[in-house]
Amino acid sequence: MSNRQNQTDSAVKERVKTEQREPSMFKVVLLNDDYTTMEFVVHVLETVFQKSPAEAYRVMMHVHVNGSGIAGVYPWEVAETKVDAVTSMARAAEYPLRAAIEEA
Ligand code: TYC
Repeated sequence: MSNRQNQTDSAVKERVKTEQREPSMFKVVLLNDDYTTMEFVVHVLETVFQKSPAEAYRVMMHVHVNGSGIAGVYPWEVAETKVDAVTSMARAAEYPLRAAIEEA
């Protein structure tokens, strides 16, 4: 294959790869603390993360026992909005509940 042909092939391949790349996803992780009530965390999981009552309870208990746990996986801007929602609900209720973003 000529050098010129080779360059053309790579240029095309690179462009196709970029177009087909999946959008990166980010985990929103809830962190345990000693003061936020279990009931409040379940409420946050139901309202911010659209969990069923049973799933919200399961995730909350996972965080309580293990120190942290995944509330959901989202594109960057959605993940940021969820963390902001958790932070402002926690602040309003005067709980130290925190959420963090990790690359999925
Ligand atoms: N550890 C808290 C308690 O015993 C409950 C809790 C669970 C707090 C999950 C935060 O992300 C959390 N009241």
